Amino acid sequence: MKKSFLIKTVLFAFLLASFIGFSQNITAIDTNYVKNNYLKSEVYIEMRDGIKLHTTIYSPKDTSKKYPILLQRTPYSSRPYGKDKFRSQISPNRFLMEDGYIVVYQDVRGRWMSEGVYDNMRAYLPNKKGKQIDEASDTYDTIDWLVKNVKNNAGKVGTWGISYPGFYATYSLLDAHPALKAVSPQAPIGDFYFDDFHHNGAYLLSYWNATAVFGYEKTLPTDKTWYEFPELGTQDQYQFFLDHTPLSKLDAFYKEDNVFWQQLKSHPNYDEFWQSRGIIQHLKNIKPAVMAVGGLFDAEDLYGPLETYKNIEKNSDNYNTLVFGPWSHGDWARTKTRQAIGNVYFGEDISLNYQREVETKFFHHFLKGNGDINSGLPEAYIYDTGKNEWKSYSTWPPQNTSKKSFFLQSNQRLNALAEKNLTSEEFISDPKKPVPYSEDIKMVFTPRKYMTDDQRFAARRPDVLVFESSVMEDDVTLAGDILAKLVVATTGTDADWVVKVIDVFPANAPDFEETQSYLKMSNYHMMIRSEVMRGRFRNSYEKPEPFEPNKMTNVHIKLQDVHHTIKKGHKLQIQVQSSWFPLIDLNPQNYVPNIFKAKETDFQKQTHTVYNNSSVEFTILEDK
Ligand code: PG9
Repeated sequence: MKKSFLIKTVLFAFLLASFIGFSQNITAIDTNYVKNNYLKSEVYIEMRDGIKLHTTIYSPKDTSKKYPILLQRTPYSSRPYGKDKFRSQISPNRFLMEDGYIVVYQDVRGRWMSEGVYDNMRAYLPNKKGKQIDEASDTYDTIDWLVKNVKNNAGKVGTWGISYPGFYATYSLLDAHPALKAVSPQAPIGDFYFDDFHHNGAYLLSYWNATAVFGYEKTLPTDKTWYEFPELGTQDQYQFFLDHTPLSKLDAFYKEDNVFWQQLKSHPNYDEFWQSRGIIQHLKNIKPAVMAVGGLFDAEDLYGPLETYKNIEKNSDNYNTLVFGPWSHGDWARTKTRQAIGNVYFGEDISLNYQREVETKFFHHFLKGNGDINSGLPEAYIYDTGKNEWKSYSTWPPQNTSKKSFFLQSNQRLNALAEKNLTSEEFISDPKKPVPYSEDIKMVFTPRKYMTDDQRFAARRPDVLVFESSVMEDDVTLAGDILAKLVVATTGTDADWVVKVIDVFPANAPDFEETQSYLKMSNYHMMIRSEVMRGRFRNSYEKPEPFEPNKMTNVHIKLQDVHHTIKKGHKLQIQVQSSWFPLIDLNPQNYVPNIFKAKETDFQKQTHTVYNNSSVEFTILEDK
């Protein structure tokens, strides 16, 4: 929605100014605040097909006024269960909790204390009839019951959620209940083929543990976790997964009753199973106000928030805004004062400022305020992770940008001009010694810090190609997506292609409190964006194709939006490699119909070639 940017910017500047005095007087959260100020009730709300969903309702004790409802639907449990057990905090943040709302948490169908059968990323049914259900109808039926039955409610509802709960918040926009006025999908899953479990067809092996969370089908309401993470007997993630390649060796841990693990193995391509579960395709004619939130270094859900915002912006005329900060997954909801990811520090109180002056104002404006869609937040409020400052834009990506390509030239140069003669660099890719995605040696549930880690450990490997610019003479701000246009060849018939975009710091870069003791920030090679393309999907995610050995082939890889200034004195570097282990599973480099079913003998060492007419196209902010 194109709104009067000036009014919103002036208002927003005022909101931000009022924040100045805020950070000095923040007090620690009183863990009894909820118990002392809210009443708790637990109900089963019946859906149109008779299934009952466990719903926990926190209502302010002060019954002298009416309150809007804030609803979160979650697969991660609305616990604690029991009317005398209280959460230490409710609402998206403490300021909304203290401002007074009726706050509702619901176990989605088939999870925890709710009845029914769970379905990962349940497909939306556009024209439901009679008792047909999906998460849109469950949300509609829930909101309808709440506004008709909860005492002191003001008849307006907001939904919010981070990650999977963010997916359910997005879902609430479809066939939205008329009482639904404000929705904040935060790092929402958009599509499991591009968020979380896969990136461009490569399976995120680093997420393998997480299949335990969504795999088993419970049969009765339970307040116990029914998934048990398998005991792997080691903290060496790289060696464990190398020892369990091919992937069939992992069946020793997950049996047939882990439904999701079986589904992952049976659907290696972007088939109807995954396509039907993607929610982005349905984001049309949205009515409630939307504030999509994400982290520029979110390793789990980056596709989701960006595509949610962009598709609503393209297909709707509602109030629709985007907030992207220097965060990893869910950081914006935390209360730590120093915001850092791995070795890189971004600033003080960034999350608390966002909660107080952005998130709280959004819900207040549409649930307690006048709801005027021509006022409120800027269209896009995006942090520059190179300059360490927020920027407001009237559109995202910004209008005043242009595309600029850098070529991957011989002698490891990154240059704006293409070389006249065709040359190439080559490397041997050996599945027995894949390129690590991280130097850290420990089992992690879902990796985070690698998104800003130093990449010199990879640059020094013979199977990683490095292309580096000269020292920047002026600041260059990358503001939007990045497109890697690789021209490659391989002696094999399949290959993965990984592109990493790196900000090379100058020698005098200062250390931070968070900098790991074994390195210095001097000449730090900060990864600012990275992406993989499983080469078989280069032309289609539905119909994979082998490579013809030694044939020059185009492989294009879209890297998600960045907002990062490569400052004067820094350098821009691109790395290209063909494994990223065990972030993603190993490609046999020898075409097989389904890599989940590959045999040990399928995995072969191959030689890969990258030609110097390969380029990386950036979206550059123009000076204006
Ligand atoms: N999107 C995140 C996730 C999904 C599935 C498995 C593991 C993580 C999340 O909901 O946090």
